[in-house]
Amino acid sequence: MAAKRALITGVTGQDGSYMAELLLEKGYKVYGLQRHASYPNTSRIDHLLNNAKFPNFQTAFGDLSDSANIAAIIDKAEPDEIYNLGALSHVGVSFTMPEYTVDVTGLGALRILEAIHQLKAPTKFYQAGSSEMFGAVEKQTFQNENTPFNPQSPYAMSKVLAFHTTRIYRKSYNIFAANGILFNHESPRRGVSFVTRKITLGLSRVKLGLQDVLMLGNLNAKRDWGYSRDYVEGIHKILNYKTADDFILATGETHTVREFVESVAKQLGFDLAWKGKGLKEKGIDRKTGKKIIGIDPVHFRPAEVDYLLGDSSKARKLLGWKPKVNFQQLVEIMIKHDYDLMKKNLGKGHKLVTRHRFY
Ligand code: NAP
Ligand code: F7E
Repeated sequence: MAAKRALITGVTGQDGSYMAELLLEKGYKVYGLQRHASYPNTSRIDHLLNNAKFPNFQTAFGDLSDSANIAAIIDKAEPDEIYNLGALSHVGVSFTMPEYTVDVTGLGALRILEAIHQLKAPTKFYQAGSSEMFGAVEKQTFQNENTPFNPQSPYAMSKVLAFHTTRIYRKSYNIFAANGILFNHESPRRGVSFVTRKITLGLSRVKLGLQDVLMLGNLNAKRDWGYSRDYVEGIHKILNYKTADDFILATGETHTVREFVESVAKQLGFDLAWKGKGLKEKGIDRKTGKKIIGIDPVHFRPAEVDYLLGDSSKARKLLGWKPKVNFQQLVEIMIKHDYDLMKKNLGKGHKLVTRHRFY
């Protein structure tokens, strides 16, 4: 039997790189849509690119904002499955580039679906939906596939647009188009400006004396944090279910950003104590008396999502999916990786600018 073919948008991102590995392991021929950058943006897939061990992996330059380019790539790659993981995915940044976010994160899905429709391509389509679509939830309880959307950012409203586009193309043209609604998932490949990775990298640097203080924003937001590798397995199951449907993937546990900081600090051997309130709040290491965490309003968002907690019982029942890595294990995986990574930087004059807009 001929190998299955998959096209992944966002292949250079966290999930895209794990998705490519998973599909290659399963014997797929994998095509990745790669944005052109003047300096390579391929650090997460360099081990797959131009590697004789992975003859079934290749990328093509493209962009979700370019309809003709997308149609040409689909026409040439003839994928059995398309995973639309490409997006401007940073909620905070989406407020500074709202139009671009709607264009890429929102209309990108429409461009792919319209190309599938026009080409009559026999391909399945996965849309990377987000728990951010639930936004400001009415009750602080579990969100499931029936919970109404109440987006709070240009990113979230773009994902809602893509979610409904996917449903409309499924219903109108009988395209196998499925939505995942994924709650936060992290890994050592997480972008460095997302809060978990910022904390694991930042506190590792503080521990090693490469940086004095880690500046953060809202410590009280609650998120349902899982492990990216577990989630790409769920994405594959969604697209290989007997019918196209919409599924939540989540751990079913929620924690504050503060709890994430506390867990990382403990792993690193700090004795963390919180002092003060609001903008004056700080985290002190009791062992040294030094301030290691501060608050900088530059990291606050114009509108915040306070509480997310996912009910993934539909995926657990119908797909047989469940996450393997829990909150504590996730912190351990990330801190082990990032502490070792920062240790390698010791003595290389590697200093971090702590007041940078997103770091
Ligand atoms: P990520 O690490 O930020 O990766 C985003 C990818 O999209 C990168 O490969 C990026 O390319 C690419 N991209 C950005 N703009 C593009 C454009 N104009 N055209 C083509 N590609 C473009 O995100 P992730 O964490 O892997 O998430 C994957 C998907 O799941 C995203 O759609 C995200 O919104 C969604 N999602 C993520 C989570 C989560 O917690 N991680 C939860 C729910 C949904 P460059 O490398 O060139 O920047
Ligand atoms: O923020 C708070 C921030 O940027 C988490 C994306 O993958 O998951 C992600 O979106 C929380 C927010 O992720 C800082 O205000 C405090 O409440 O890590 P984040 P996110 O906004 O939840 C969803 C599911 C997606 O779909 C998105 O693509 O942490 N926070 N201090 C901070 N956040 C950041 N980034 N930086 C801080 O200094």
